[in-house]
Amino acid sequence: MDWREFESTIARFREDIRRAIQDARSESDLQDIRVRCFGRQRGFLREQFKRMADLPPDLRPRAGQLLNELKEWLEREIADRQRRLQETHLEERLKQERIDWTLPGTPYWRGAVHPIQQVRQAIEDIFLEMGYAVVSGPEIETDYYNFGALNFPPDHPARDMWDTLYIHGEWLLRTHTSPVQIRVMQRYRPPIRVIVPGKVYRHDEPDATHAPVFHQIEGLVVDRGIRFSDLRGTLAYFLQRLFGPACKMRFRPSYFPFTEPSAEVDMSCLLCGGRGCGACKQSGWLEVLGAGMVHPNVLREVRIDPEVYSGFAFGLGIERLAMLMFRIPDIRLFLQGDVRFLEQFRVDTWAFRDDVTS
Ligand code: FA5
Repeated sequence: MDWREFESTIARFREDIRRAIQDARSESDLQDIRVRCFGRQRGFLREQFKRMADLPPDLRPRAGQLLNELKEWLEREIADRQRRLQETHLEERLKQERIDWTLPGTPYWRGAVHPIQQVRQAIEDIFLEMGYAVVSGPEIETDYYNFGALNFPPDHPARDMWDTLYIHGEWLLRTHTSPVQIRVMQRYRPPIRVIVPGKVYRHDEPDATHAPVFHQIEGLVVDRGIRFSDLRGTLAYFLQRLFGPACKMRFRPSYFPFTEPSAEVDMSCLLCGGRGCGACKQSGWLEVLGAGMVHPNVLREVRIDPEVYSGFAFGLGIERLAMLMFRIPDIRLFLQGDVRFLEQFRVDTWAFRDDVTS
């Protein structure tokens, strides 16, 4: 074999394989090409290295160099093609599997909000807008927080206003959210503006308007110069926001040991517009909450100087407001968990799968 034949074999092969590499469409095409070039049995390079022996000895180094260059070129070309194939493959996959991030996910029903929670949220929203903070306190309380610190002397008949469920010793189920007034004032200094939603417990015989477990929202404002008119204005605004501008309000004198003066607050009956009906016992008015100016003894108990600061407080029953709002005739319906009842006030909540995992 002479040099020209050797060289032209290589040139032909190079041209052939160049086209084959260009035409390769898959990894398996490339694998075939690799076998054709580098195969141990009948690979082109191996055969040419063997054929070098037929060349005159002085040409063998040139032939070796030519074959090595070919080997390097082949490796480069194949690797290039492989990279390009991978890129187009990825592009195609991306095109096919493109995710439209703007599409909404598949929502699932997470349940509906209980009417009590709906009203609670509506009330919280109104007070949050007015700059109040929402806080909470324990449902199992001590006699001190539920009564003593709220200016109930021991054995005072005022305790009989609340039919308390005692656990043992000092411990009881709180009868109102007012103990949280004390906890807040022990922890924070004025100015204080909080509302306290939560469950309370009373040893009450259940009837249409009384439940042994119900929800209250306490309100407490303590600052310099807080007056009774601030209480009136706040409650009038609150009730009108909740029930509409036609809602009227009236104060009746009352007694709570922890407020002085104290009042029961009535609102005009929503059912009859104040003319008198069965729901308001023909009076045109419905009692919705208790309120008053924070008693100086209560302020002293938490080391707030009543000469400098004053405050107002109120406590409302969420069930009673929900009954008015949704025209529910019997408070016991809230406690029965009857889906047919709850369905009527259904406000669905939805979530997306991601919410569960995150
Ligand atoms: C209190 O509980 C006082 N802590 C309220 C208060 C707070 C006065 C701050 C002054 C300052 P009363 O026992 O009246 O007060 O209850 C307040 C409201 O809870 C009532 O107006 C009523 O709406 C509701 N409520 C009372 N008892 C029940 C009951 N058994 N079932 C459902 N709601 C009730």
